[in-house]
Amino acid sequence: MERTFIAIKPDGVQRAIVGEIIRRFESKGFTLVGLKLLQVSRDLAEQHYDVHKERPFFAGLVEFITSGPVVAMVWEGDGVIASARKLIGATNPLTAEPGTIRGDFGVSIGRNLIHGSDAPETAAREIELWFKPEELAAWQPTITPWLYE
Ligand code: D4T
Repeated sequence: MERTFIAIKPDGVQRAIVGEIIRRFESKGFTLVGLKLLQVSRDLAEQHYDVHKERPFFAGLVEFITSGPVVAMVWEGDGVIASARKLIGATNPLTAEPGTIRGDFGVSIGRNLIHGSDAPETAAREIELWFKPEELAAWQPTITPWLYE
C-alpha cells in the first residue's frame, strides 16, 4: 500500500482545524499509520524544504514552519499520494477549489495550512526524515473490504 507524508503547519494548528483535516482523510478511506505533534527544528525545516533552498521564499518558509507546533502524519492507501494532493488543493488557497482544505480554509500562499508529498520519491524521503520506523504502525482497518474490491 502506498504511503504519504502530511504535515499540518503552524497556521492549521492555530486555526484549530487539526480534527477537521484528520476527519477528511479518515472519511475518504485512508489509514493513519503515523501521528505526532512537534516543534520543528531549524535543521529539520531546512532539510524538508531543501528543494526550495534557492527560492526567494525559502527563509520565510523555514521561519514559518518553525514558529509553532506542527502535526506530522503518515497516511496509507491506494493512490494516497495524488489523492491527498487533491484533498489539499492548489498551493495558493485563494485560488484553490472550494471543497479542498486550502480552498475551504485559507486565503494566502504563505499560510496554506498543510503540506503533502508530491510524488513517491518525495513521500519516501519525507517519511524517513520526519518519522523513525518504530513510530509507524502497520495495521489493517476492519472496514478494508468495504473500501476495496
Ligand atoms: P507544500 O510543499 O507545502 O505541500 O506546497 P505545494 O507542493 O503545494 O507547493 P510548493 O512545493 O511549490 O511550495 C512549498 C511551500 O512554499 C510556499 N510558497 C510557495 C510561498 O510561500 N511562495 C511561493 O511563491 C510559492 C511557490 C507555499 C508552499
